[in-house]
Amino acid sequence: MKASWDIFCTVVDNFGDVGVTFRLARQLVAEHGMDVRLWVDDLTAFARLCPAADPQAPQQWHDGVNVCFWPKDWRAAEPADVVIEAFACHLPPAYIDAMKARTPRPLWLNLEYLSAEEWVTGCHGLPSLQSSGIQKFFFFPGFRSTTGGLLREAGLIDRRHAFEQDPAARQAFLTRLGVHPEHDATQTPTQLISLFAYEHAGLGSWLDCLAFAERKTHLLVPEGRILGDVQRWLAVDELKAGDLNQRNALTIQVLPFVRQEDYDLLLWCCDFNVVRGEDSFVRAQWAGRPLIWHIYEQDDDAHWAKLDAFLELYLAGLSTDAAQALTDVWRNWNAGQDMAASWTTLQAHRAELSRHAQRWCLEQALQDDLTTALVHFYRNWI
Ligand code: TRH
Repeated sequence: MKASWDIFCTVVDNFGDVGVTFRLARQLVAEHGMDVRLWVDDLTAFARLCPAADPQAPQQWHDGVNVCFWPKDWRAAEPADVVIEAFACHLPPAYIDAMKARTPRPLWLNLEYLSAEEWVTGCHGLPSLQSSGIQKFFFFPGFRSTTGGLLREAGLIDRRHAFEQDPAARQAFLTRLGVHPEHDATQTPTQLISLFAYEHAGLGSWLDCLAFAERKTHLLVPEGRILGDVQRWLAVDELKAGDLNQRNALTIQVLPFVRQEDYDLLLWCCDFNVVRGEDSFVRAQWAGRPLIWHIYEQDDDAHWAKLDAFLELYLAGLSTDAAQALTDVWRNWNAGQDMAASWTTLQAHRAELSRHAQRWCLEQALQDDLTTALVHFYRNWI
């Protein structure tokens, strides 16, 4: 059943807020035939993910999504059947009034940030009566069947498998990015690692490990916050997309920030991915490769509980040693500490971690994806 949806997104910082909401909006259109307006208060962040976008346009269409600039001085708009405020952003008061006046009343949802913490399962789907007299429901993405699940487009895992079995497609993609890892048939193949992370005081110790390892590494670094640390370690003036620097066994290449679909391909090409925030973290899980999660730091240190809660779920099924090694690497990385000892220990478990990452991906893919869960929630509500 077709319905109209309004998704409101405030860009707090970085790309996760708009990255998640645009992904959700596209999927609602493509897979569920919904009419979707995505209201974004900062179109410059959006234009990085979707290079065809015009950051100045008050309204534009992308992949069937009506992307609208959300101005500070709100202009009246007729509310949709379903209204999503992403990550507890505040809807314009005039829009809430219009929701109240509408017949039938819209379904009002707050789409929360992703967390593996157990309390989420108790709060997922709960209503709360607002001062406006309308109920708002809390919708939690998550890794357990008692939550709203994760964003996953239909056929995503099959597309990845097909890509993995098509060396020409992989080669073509890397060539398009200008990536040519060193190839010597007599040696262990060069490993590809992608690095999308926040600033990290201990990054140099990790780069030292890669530079002095036996196996060669080609490190792919999309332009972003980590570049300053990479630059310091390389002792170069300024890094920009296209730059290539080699130090012993380590080649570091700076990539342009690519469109969302290409970022998936990048993750699928790599043997190991360092990701951050929320959306790249989920995409790396769908890539089925071992990963480091650089979690978004919160003022009250709430991110540590989130990190540990995810590890508790993710580590199930790993040997004790591999689980400990991964925990140490993730904790050291997130504390900005020296990585040498923990990264070196982790190398002995790489094969097990690779198998585990694939298993985890397939297990998670058994659940309904977040968009389907939202559509079901709406259908059950009306
Ligand atoms: O950009 P982020 O750090 O966003 C964060 C998180 O969402 C965090 O939870 C939130 O509180 C904070 O913002 C405000 O990381 P995230 O979530 O991984 O979003 C990055 C997006 O950028 C994701 O959609 C993938 C996309 N991306 C590209 O499209 N191309 C690229 O080249 C790269 C590196 C990323």
